[in-house]
Amino acid sequence: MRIDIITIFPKCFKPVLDESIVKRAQEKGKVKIFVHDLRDYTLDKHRKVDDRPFGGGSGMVMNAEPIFRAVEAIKSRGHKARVVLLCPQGETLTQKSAKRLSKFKHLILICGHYEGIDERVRQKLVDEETSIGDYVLTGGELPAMVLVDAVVRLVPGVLGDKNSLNFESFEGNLLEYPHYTRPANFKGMCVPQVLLSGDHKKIELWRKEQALKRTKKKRPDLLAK
Ligand code: 9D3
Repeated sequence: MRIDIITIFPKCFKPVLDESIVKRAQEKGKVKIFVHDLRDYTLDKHRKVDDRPFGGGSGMVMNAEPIFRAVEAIKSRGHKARVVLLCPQGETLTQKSAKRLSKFKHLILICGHYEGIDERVRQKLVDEETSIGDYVLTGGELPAMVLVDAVVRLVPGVLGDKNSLNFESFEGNLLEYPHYTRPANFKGMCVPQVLLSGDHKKIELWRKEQALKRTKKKRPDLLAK
């Protein structure tokens, strides 16, 4: 998989992409991620990427031209990329949509900013719009990182098999059961006896019960689904 990210803050992606699973996925050659500075695709000497809105009003609007030039430059090297605009009015990212996105060979992510983006970008360039939830951020950069993290771990071969397939069917329906590690007694708080019993059937049953109980209490909406 290849992911191209178009942003006015290219530097802030480095520390995120160069850590942990996303880093390992790149080293293993499972995914290639390129970050593009939108200003590199401007034509004026001030490298302007936004302007005042037609019709008046406060705030600035991102120009169509640099974004078109960036997407066209990226597309010209390959073909059939899925173009995703990170913006508040998109559909909320879910495990299901992350899974769907992980099946594309090539994603181009555009990070929105300011009051908005020239509508002609949506009209002509964007295949889908994604938000990460109903709260106001200052731009699409953090959402793009969230999307990359959620999608990359689903690309085949990125996670160990143990971590992935068995548990994915679980994911999204039930919360996790309680976890414990050594010591068995920490400040007088003891690990449930069943986990020390060595009876794997009983342990599995206990974990399922606990997961169900927790989900009922904390996220009844998940059970309703
Ligand atoms: C103050 C401007 N707002 C008027 C209703 C609209 C607005 C535009 C741009 C609000 C936030 C932003 C910047 N946010 C994003 O680009 C963004 C975002 C978000 O804010 N929340 C959740 N997901 C996303 S994806 C992109």
